[in-house]
Amino acid sequence: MKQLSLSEDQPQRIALNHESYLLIYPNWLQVPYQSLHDSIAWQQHSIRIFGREINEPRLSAWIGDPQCSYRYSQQLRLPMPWSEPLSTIREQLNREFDTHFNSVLANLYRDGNDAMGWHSDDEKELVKDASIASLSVGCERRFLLREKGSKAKVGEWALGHGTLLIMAAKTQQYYEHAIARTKKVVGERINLTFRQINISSTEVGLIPDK
Ligand SMILES: O=C(O)CCC(=O)C(=O)O
Repeated sequence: MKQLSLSEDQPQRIALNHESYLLIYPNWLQVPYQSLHDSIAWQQHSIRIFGREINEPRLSAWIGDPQCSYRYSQQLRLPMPWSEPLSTIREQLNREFDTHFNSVLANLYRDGNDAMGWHSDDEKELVKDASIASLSVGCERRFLLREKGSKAKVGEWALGHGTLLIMAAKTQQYYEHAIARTKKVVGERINLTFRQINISSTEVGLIPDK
């Protein structure tokens, strides 16, 4: 299995199957936690599991350019406008990595009970095989990766404050990721996953259900 902790500040390239790879940049950006937190209008969303509506175990916010609607767990999310800190981070990413991020899903993990189950960021309105950049701010949490159709993890990484993870090439097509619950006492963590929505596919009513 791939390594757990990132002790050095050197970027790492982790080669995966299917010509896919991760890039990890520890300490890519030092963002003041509280001002980032306060610049986002956090919402409690629900998800449907086996026909029951339950609260997601985290708060979240969908932010993006005006046309960037997103259907997630059968709910249409219209984008909230960019706050100054998020807009600055997006510009820095697009400049440095030559990307075209037009939206970001912000997640707030309030403590170790907040988590995200196994999934891929492969919704139909995302540009196929475009990289997803995930910036962690606040307390460290474990990011897990496995191939679709397998229960064995291919790796796990502790993502600390300021760490940027890029999931590139066909990672979303062939892999799933998760943020594990932890019994350790941990403080809050914000994760920002910058995405590229294919805006021609997002007129309200035209987005197919998953
Ligand atoms: O919190 C993380 O590091 C991952 C978030 C995530 O998987 C997502 O927003 O799709």
